[in-house]
Amino acid sequence: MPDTVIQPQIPITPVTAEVLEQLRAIVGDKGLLIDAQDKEPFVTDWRRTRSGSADVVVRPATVEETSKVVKLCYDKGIAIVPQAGNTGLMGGATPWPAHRGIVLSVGRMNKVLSVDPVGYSMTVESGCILQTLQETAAAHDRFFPLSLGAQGSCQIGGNLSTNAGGVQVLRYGNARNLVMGLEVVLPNGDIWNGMRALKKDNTGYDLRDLYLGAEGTLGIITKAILKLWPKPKDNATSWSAVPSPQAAVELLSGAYAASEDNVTSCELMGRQGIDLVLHHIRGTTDPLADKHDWYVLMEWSSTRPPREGDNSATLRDKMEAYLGEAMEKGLVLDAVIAQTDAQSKALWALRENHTEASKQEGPSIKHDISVAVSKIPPFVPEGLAAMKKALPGCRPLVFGHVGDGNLHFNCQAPAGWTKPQFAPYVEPISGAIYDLVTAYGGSISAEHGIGRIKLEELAHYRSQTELDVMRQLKRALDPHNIMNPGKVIRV
Ligand code: FAD
Ligand code: 2HG
Ligand code: ZN
Repeated sequence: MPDTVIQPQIPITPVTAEVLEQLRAIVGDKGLLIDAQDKEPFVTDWRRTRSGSADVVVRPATVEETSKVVKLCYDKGIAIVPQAGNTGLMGGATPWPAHRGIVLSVGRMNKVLSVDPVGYSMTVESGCILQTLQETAAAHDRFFPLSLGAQGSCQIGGNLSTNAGGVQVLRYGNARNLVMGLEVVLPNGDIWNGMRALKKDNTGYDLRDLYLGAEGTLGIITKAILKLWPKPKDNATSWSAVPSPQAAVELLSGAYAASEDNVTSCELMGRQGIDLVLHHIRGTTDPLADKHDWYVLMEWSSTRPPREGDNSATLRDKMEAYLGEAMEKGLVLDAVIAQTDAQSKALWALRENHTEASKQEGPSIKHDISVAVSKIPPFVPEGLAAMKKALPGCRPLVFGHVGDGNLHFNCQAPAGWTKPQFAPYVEPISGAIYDLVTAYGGSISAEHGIGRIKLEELAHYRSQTELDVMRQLKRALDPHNIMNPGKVIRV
């Protein structure tokens, strides 16, 4: 959608020919992108709704190079936009149009430095692709649980900087919960070495937590020590049609005990989203014969392998029994349980392709909201009514991590509408949803962050005290305001 946010004041010192040569001396030709065509993918966001400019894209290969680049920018007052996989949905990695400085891409720092299966940890550079890290852990019979639709291209530095959520938060927590140590290049170029593989460390303020979720406004994450878990050995995936969000919440509530506390994911989807996925994404099929208003995708997993000759049931058996009972109670209208990995993947494809299908369909507004799980049932109909009141012809697109109380309460423009046609409705629709979320004591950004898109919203929906503390922190740690300026908070 077009920017409804007024561009904040940011430093606009250009990269002069002299500075360019100094950058070249640090990172070499390989580490510089100067042509407009080469820079384009780095100055445009994933949704292709926001773009900006940068004099140069700099791609250091080591932390030492990163430190030297940042020191140079600090001395010259040149602004830096840190970037990893550029899949963020809030425009945090996209420079503002007025930006003249650099985009600093961490993508060349992409080595797994070590895996410690005994200590259940892995030391990695921040440009590692998330899926590579999942695969690396699996190759060592371990499990790295962060999992989201963009995992084939997002990078761990971006995941940690957004404190990403995804589909397994219910069991393992969000990105913040998956980290032991960090290495960060500070806005003055100094390197903070917090690479401590410690589960317990109460030595003063927690600097690590400060950088997790800071969206690149306080420094550049260059390395991390990640926690690992035992690899699940038994899985079950089900797709259930449910009569309402209330039924979805009740289904999940009972599943914790029925699965012996093995629920890993619980995702809710409305029919509109399924129709979009089936229409736009090749190879997807509807698993059930009839259409229903709401669906729940549930995954159970356990590290206990199913044993031959053992009378104890597998997770799939337990899930079947549980869904049978749920059907008798009217919580489930129809359901399938995946019998193979391929069937499980096909069910997950229906869920994970919502964002791509929505992009292909046309303009939409994203509302990444959360409320208490027990408040989901009243919130959904009220939210849908508020959306329809603001624009009767809009197409609500509601899906997400119901087990975390986090729904993507999105709004697709009426069929065939252009961005300019839809633009006047963005503020009234979002305002109505965010006011409702606030009345419910919820969050206006559960997992995607603030970036540049929600700057106004943060200022509007957080207290003056909270905003003052954030501003003081930013000013103290980045006195020249060069680190991702104009993102998250106006200073
Ligand atoms: P980028 O987009 O490059 O950057 C994101 C932010 O972090 C920016 O502010 C940037 O400046 C900053 N940053 C990047 N690297 C660094 C670094 N090394 N040091 C400091 N700051 C840095 N998000 C979820 O939470 N849950 C989901 O389920 C989910 N699903 C998605 C599905 C799809 C199809 C898509 C396109 C996106 C999805 N996202 C989801 C959003 C996005 O993938 C996440 O926010 C992801 O964590 C961003 O990682 P990235 O590497 O692309 O970061
Ligand atoms: C997801 O859960 C992502 O799939 C993206 O967080 C949500 O497109 C969206 O709004
Ligand atoms: Zn999500």
